[in-house]
Amino acid sequence: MSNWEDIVARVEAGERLSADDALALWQQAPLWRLGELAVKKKRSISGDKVFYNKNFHLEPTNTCVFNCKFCSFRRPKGSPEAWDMSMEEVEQLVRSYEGRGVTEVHIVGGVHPEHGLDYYCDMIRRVKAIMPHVAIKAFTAVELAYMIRKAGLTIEAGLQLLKEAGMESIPGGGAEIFDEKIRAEICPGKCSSAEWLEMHEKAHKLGFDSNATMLYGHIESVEHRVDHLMRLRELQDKTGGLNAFIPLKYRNFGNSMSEIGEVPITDDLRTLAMSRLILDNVPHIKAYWVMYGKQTTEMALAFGADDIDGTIDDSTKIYSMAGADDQRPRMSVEQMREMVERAGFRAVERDTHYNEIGYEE
Ligand code: V47
Repeated sequence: MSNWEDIVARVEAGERLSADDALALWQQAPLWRLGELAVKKKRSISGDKVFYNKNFHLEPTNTCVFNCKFCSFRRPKGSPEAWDMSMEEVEQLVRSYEGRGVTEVHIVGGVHPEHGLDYYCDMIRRVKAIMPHVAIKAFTAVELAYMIRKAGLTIEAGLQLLKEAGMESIPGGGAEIFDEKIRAEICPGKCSSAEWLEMHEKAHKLGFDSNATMLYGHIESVEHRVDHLMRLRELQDKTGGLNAFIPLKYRNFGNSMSEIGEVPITDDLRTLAMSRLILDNVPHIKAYWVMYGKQTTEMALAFGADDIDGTIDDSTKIYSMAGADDQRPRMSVEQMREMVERAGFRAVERDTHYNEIGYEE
C-alpha cells in the first residue's frame, strides 16, 4: 500500500491526523478520494444538511492603521475612495435591511486610528435598537486587540463591555496564516498569531462563539497550511467555541501582491477537504460563496463544506474590490436552496449559532 492509502485507512478507522500524515495526504492523495473522505466526515456531523443564513455586512470604514499586502479594501485617510460612516449612516444602512428576515449583522472593517471601544459599543447598541432580534457577529481579533488595547483594558474586560452592548459572536477574519515568518511578510505589524488565538480563547471562555479563517494561496506552503489548521484544532480542543472554519482563497486584484496570481480551483477543493479532515473537532466548514463565486461554492459541497454563508444583499466590498466574480454580491434564499439541492444536499436556514430556523421535514 502507498503511504496515502495507509493514511486513508487510518482516517477511515477514526484515527486523528498527525501533522506529518496530513501533509502526506494533502500532497499525495487523488482529489476524488479526498472529496469522498471529507463528505463522509461531513455526513457524520451534519448529515445531508447544508446551512445558509439571512445576513448582511456592515463595513463602517476602509481606512486602516495596517497595510496588509493582500488587502484590496484599504484606502488611506483622505483618499477619495476612503469612507468612514457616521452613526447616522450606520443607522440608515441598518434600516434599509429591515423587513427582510435578517438574523445576523456581520460588522467588520478597517482598523480606523480615530475610533475606539466606546464608539464600537455605541455602534452595536444602535444596530440592536433598530433590529433587536439580530445576532451581532462583529470585529476580527485584529480589530478587537486594537480597540481593547487602546482603551487600556484587559482582553476580558474589553470583551465584557462589547458583550454588554449586545455582541454575540466573533467572525473568523484576521487569522491570515499563523506561521510567524509568512505573517510578518504579508501583514507586518498586525496582531500576532498568539494574540489572535488568545483573543478567541478568552472570548470562548466568556461565552462568545466564533469562527476561524485561513488566507491561503499566496506565498505560504502546504506545510504552513497544515500548521495553521493544527493550531486551530488545538484551540478547539481547549474551548470547543469555534462554530465554523472558513478557508479564504487569496484573490489578487488591486493589491500589492497581485503578481502572485491565484491558485487553481483544484487547490481550493483540496484545501476544503483537508480542512474538514484535519479539523475533526470543528463542526462546520464554510464555503464562502462571495469569495469563491457560485460555481466553486457548489463544487465545495462535494469536498466537505456544509455551509455557504448567507444572502449578503450587496453589503460587502472586501471581495468585490479583490476581484471576485460577483461585483454586487447577493443571493436569494431560492438561489441558495437551489444550489444546495443541485449538489445533492438539503438546505437548512440557520442562525449565527447554528440553531436551525423553520426546519421542515
Ligand atoms: O481577514 C482580505 C481576507 C478576511 C483578501 O466569520 C482576503 O463568518 C482573499 O474573515 N483575498 C475578512 N482574502 C473576511 C472574513 C470573513 C468573511 C466571511 C465570513 C466570515 C465569518 C469571515 O478577508 C480578512 C482576510 O483574511 N481578505 N483581502 C484578498 N485579497
